[in-house]
Amino acid sequence: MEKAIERIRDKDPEQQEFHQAVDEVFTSVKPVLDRNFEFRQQAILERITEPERVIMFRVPWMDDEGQVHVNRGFRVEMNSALGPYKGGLRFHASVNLGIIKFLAFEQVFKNSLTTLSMGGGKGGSDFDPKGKSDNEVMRFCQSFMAELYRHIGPNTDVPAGDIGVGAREIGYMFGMYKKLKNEFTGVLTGKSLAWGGSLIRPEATGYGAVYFAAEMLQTKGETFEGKSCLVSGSGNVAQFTTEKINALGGKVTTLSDSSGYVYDEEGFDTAKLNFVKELKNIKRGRISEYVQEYPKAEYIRVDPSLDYNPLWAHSADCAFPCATQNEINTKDAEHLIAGGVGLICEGANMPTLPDAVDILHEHNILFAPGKAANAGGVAVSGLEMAQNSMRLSWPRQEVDARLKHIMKSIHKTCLDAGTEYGVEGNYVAGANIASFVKVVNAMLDQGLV
Ligand code: NDP
Ligand code: 2IT
Repeated sequence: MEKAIERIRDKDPEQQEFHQAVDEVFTSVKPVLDRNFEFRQQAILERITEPERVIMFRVPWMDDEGQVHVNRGFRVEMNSALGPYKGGLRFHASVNLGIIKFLAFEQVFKNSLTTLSMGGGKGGSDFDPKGKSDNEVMRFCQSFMAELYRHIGPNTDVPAGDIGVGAREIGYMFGMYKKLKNEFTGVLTGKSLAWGGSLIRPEATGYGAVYFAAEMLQTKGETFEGKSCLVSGSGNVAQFTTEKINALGGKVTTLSDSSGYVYDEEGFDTAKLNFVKELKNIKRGRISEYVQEYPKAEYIRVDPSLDYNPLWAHSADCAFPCATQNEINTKDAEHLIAGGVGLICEGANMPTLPDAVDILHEHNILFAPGKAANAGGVAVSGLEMAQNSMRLSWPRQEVDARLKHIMKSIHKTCLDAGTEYGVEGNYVAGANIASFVKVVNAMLDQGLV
């Protein structure tokens, strides 16, 4: 195992996020490797960390002034043992190959946990959608798809949204794919309802994370009723996490973006949340604008040179990091513990640094890793694919009931695997072990390909 990790680091020394994700999975699955010596001869660790295919391409586009720009596009097709590659597209200035590889690697295991037939992949671009006009975003999406279309398909690779990619971007990309292929198929998920989308897909990641957290609380005989929660981010996942916490009787006191956060002691009730949705999704504004509408709340700009985020220092019962990777470090973990937080549930992908996870485990904090807790999004993407194949759509209640059932089953799978391998109550180890075993067995069944 150490040798495999060393080789990965030597090969691509700059891909730190990928190394971090691999380290975590490998550490968890050590007891599985000890029980299965044939994995070594089969070079399972080497095979599972080497993408089946990496696609990188130029994305040229023209801004509204006629200036041409060039961005880099990525699609990492990581593993197809369990089904067609499946996973989102991220448009953010920070995107690089290492970040897309970490996300694709996580996606393989997350998708395995959903119980549906999906392999893992991820893509995106270092294009920054902030401050761009609708027409500029459309031209970028069209140029991106003008290359990506030849690599994807409803039975090959089915992208969706992630940071910076929502309904608007999916629409523009779907339009270009349809034009180039002359085919109306479910090649993307997160589509609008009128043309093949699924009810509950926009809500699914946030709702699913809260369903998962509710299952964790239930193991302690608790519910969300009266619980206060810290949420980071203010995008898709943060919004619907907040909505479901409210519905279950809890209260959310923080929302953030990359510049700072809002603290609203009274909580983001339905009216306030609707304001945030309009601000972020339609006006594409900043979370700081919230306090102009609700002056009783406080906006705190976060100085990027600080070595902690004051958001996590507020007292609360639960915390849901829903912005991006590596947003909770050891200092933040200590602040969370000091503030009375007893449950942390990752809505984002890998938002907690490994040392911080260790501290939380040492203090017996309930901790849900993203690959289990935020799997509701891709699970409902899988249900969108199923509905597209049938050319039917299920009602809202049916999709929501299936989502709830899937989250419950992921929760049970994590706990059972933890118990089987002597790490009871450790959801990180449970999620990694259960998903790894399923993917590896499928790879072995299918031979050396
Ligand atoms: P959105 O683009 O809708 O929102 C992202 C939010 O996170 C924004 O508030 C954004 O603030 C903030 N953010 C992004 N980058 C940074 C950064 N570097 N530092 C601080 N804040 C940042 O994305 P989603 O809500 O869809 O995604 C959030 C997280 O959830 C990601 O980790 C994603 O991978 C994960 N996820 C998403 C799923 C989905 O279905 N959408 C499914 C499973 C996981 P700003 O406006 O300033 O950039
Ligand atoms: O990280 C994720 O699981 C997503 N961004 C959703 C992927 C999907 O295919 O719905």
